[in-house]
Amino acid sequence: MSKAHALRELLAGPGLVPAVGAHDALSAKLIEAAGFPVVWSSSFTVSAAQRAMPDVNLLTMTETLEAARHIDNAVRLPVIADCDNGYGNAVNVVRTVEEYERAGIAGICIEDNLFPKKCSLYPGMRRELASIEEHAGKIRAAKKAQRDAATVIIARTEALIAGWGMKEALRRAQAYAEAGADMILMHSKAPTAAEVLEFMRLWERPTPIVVVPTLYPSVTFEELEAAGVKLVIWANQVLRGAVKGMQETLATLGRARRLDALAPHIVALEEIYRYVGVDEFKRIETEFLPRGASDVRAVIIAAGSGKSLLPLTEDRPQCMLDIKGRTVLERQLETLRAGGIQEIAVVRGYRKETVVAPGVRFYDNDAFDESGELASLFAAEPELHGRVLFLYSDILFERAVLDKVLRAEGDVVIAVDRAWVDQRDRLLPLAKPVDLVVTSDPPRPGRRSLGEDWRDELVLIGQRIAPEAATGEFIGLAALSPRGVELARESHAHAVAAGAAPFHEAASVRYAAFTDLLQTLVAAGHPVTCVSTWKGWLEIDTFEDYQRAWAEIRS
Ligand code: SPV
Ligand code: MG
Repeated sequence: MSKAHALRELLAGPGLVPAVGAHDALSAKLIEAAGFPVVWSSSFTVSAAQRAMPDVNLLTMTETLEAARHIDNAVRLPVIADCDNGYGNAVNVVRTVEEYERAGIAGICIEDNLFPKKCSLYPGMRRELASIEEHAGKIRAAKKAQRDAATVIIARTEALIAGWGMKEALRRAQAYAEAGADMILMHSKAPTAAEVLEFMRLWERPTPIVVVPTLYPSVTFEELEAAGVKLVIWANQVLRGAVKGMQETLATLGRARRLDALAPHIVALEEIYRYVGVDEFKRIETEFLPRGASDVRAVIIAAGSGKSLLPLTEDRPQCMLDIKGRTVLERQLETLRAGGIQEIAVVRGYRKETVVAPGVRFYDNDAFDESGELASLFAAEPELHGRVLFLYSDILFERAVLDKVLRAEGDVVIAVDRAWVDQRDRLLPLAKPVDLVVTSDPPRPGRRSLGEDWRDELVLIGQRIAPEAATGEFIGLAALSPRGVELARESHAHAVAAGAAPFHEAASVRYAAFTDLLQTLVAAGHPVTCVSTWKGWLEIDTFEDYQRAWAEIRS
């Protein structure tokens, strides 16, 4: 059902119908929320609120149309638009009706003020009205122009406002009704309702009457209803209430100069969120936007003592080593935040008092000397829900590697450096333990691939794999989906319950590395997706690594 139909149905029912004036989309929403059935898009309040201008036809037809459109879009209620004098003659009225109807406006009001009109309320003004013939012609034009037969055309006369007397008011009302108006708006500036009530006594036609009691505010709803008025427009009180609220707020702010003093004068932020539909926005974002990183929490494992870097790590762990003015941790945080990750936790242990960084949560594994990475990860147990990014504290990586890991499908996704295969011969025999991997479908030498949707899964991971068999190196960066986190929790809990039993390469789960968890998941039949990178990362595990970092990092 069109809004015009809804308005007609409402007007066809018994009794007086109230319409409340809105000055913008938000005020229209408030009117709807308060339970009123019709919105009046007022030229007075739109001019005042949106342009701080007098209501004298300074706003063009398209400007008032735009305001009415915003008001209409914000509510399910039917909107009656105040179209002043139709912005010209009958030709302008035709376009006005076409445009307002197209915007979904249910009712259109056209008054017999000459262009440029002056607001009916302003005192001490010389007023000029269109001739009866001219305005009746506009009403005929409006009725002919409407496409939806339900659109309500209201003809408004300013005869009483202009001081032309009751007789003229009646003559005009009759002429406009004869021209086909669906309703007549009889405006009055008398200080009481007497004038309008007298008109109602004299009005014998079936065409229903609309009033705007701004200047005779003591009239009651019941009095108007008893007099047979069909529609009452409370045109500008919402704006005036808002202005009073703004003045009080500003006065309090000027006096107190602190925001909490405003509490009695302002609504909670949540109320604004509700009116503008923030929940709906969130729902759409979740449903349709590519999955970003804003729901990911990163857990950096920085508890270890970094013995391989002594004496550099005598007074601090690896992550607090400086590289050209910034610590490894600061550089990691910068990359994570650039990748959209806000929630970051760091697990400290060795020299924990030196591990500082703004905006992160800290957890401690004080038994860092007698436990492994997995124990550190579970020291940050409160973080282990939703999507989790796991990372070693001694690696630096390009944002592109992070993005790739976060984009990949899978409950457990790890970044694997394929360049390791090419470097292997130069590195043998291995001077330090390396997290080697064997994967199901590694990239073949000499074969080109875009790689994005190629699925390669983890077969083996650990430090005891024969280097010749390895197809890459785990760089220490892994993403777990909510289900992946659950799987990790279950596997860990199971191993903890088993106590001293070996946990893959570790003597027991207490000493286990993250790679032991990965292998345990694979062994239990849970796929671990391997995302390929060719370099694009550094680790700072030995003095040579540290020197290389200084050489390779430019700033
Ligand atoms: C309006 O609200 O713009 C009206 C009613 O037209 S009045 O201001 O009384 O003219
Ligand atoms: Mg107006």
